[in-house]
Amino acid sequence: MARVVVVSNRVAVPNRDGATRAGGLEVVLRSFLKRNQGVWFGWSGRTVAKGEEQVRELKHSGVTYITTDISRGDFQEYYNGFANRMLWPILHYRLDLVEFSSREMAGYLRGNEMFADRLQAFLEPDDVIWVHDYHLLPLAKALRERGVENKIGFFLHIPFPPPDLLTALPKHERTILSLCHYDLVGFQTDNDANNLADYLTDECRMPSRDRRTFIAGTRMMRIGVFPVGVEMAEFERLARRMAKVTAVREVVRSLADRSMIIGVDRLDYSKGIGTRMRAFEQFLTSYPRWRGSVTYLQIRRIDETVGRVNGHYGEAAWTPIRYVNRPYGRSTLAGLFRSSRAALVTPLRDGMNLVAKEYVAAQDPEDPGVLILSRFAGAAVECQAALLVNPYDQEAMAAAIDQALSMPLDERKARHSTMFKILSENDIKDWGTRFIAALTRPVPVAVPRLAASASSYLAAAE
Ligand code: GDG
Repeated sequence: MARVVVVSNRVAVPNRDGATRAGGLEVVLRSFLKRNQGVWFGWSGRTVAKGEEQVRELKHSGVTYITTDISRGDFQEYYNGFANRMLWPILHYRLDLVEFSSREMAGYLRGNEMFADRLQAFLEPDDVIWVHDYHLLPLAKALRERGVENKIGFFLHIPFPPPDLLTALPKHERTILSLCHYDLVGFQTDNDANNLADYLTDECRMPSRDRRTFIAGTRMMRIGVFPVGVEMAEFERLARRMAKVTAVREVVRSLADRSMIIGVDRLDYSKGIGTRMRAFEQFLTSYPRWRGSVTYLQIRRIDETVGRVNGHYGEAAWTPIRYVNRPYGRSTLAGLFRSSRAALVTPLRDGMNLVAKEYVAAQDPEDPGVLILSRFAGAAVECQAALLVNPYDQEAMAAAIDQALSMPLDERKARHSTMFKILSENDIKDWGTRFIAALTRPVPVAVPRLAASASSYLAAAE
């Protein structure tokens, strides 16, 4: 198999004791590179003065990590600016939060060109390049302009909205349409894939075969769906072991045997933590019989609602919501997942959401907890047996909490085993292999002449 060069903005470079930072993308890519000892290229995590950027290389457990610094100015525009103030909200359907600046868009394109320059310096002719996430949409275009003809694939970890939202992005063709320079563009769900197909067909008038294969100039670009998963059996074993360790048992003991509902999120508006807190408040109002017997543990989030709910309903011996604003180790999380009666995973919009899948993996099959999951998380496609909720509907969420806590054992077991089976069939072990196989599969086509409308559109994007 050819060498795979994985490219992402963040690179989980192991530090001296082999530890790495957490985050959905890092968890997934680390798992891929553990099996396919390639190269992982991206930003070093350092910003420096212009002209002082350094490239570093490190080998660890068969993986070569190559990282580059970014100048402070470029970082501000490429990362903080365009990627996070523009693309992140738009791709999460939040037009209300978008702050566009053409200067930042130029910085974003420049940031991608800088990455392309650095990357090209160590590429070999048969390397397969696999680019990740919204920071690097135009990277293939920048590489092609430098003469790179290697296979290049792209995977988007976050949602991809319909054309009406995409076209609210000023000069959207500069970024969105540049996806056509990849050989394969992968998404978490069919919904995301269909949205790109709609954009290319309806907005850009690009010819396609079956809305999954598009002709762009002399290139062909394919769209595929590759939902990320988790290592189900390993996570179950970890959770079984960890549920017994002191750190986890202490948390459970401190709740004085009350049922625990758990939420674990990165601090981000897309995760819907505010509406979830209000739904829990509504639950205590509408279902008073649970007062005093259930505690909601939210890891990693500060919110003023916490104070309001605790002030109103709390008693000397019972704090309804506990929030822990610090990261826990992955193993401790696994143990906490297994020790809780329900999980609240209610993002307003999420590419996939690994916490949902990890929660299912972590359960005791003989006495599983209940997953309450937003219908707007990519994970909902495979987790139809969860209690699916609309995260904008507080009353429905409050009812789902009540339903989860009252659910008979047989129903909990049935829902859990259905999900465990489906998620095990899409274990993360095979995810990368499937993507790379699809990317490198020979595609025998004669590329037809480009339709005039698409050709003029592409020209406008230059
Ligand atoms: C992006 C997309 C997509 C969380 N807190 C701690 C901790 N975590 C771990 C979880 C999980 C990961 O981080 C979070 O993954 P998510 O998928 O939930 O979310 P994002 O970071 O937003 O990831 C997402 C993902 O990419 C993969 O494609 O699913 O939709 O937004 O593994 O367990 N881990 C540790 N301590 C914590 O406090 N150790």
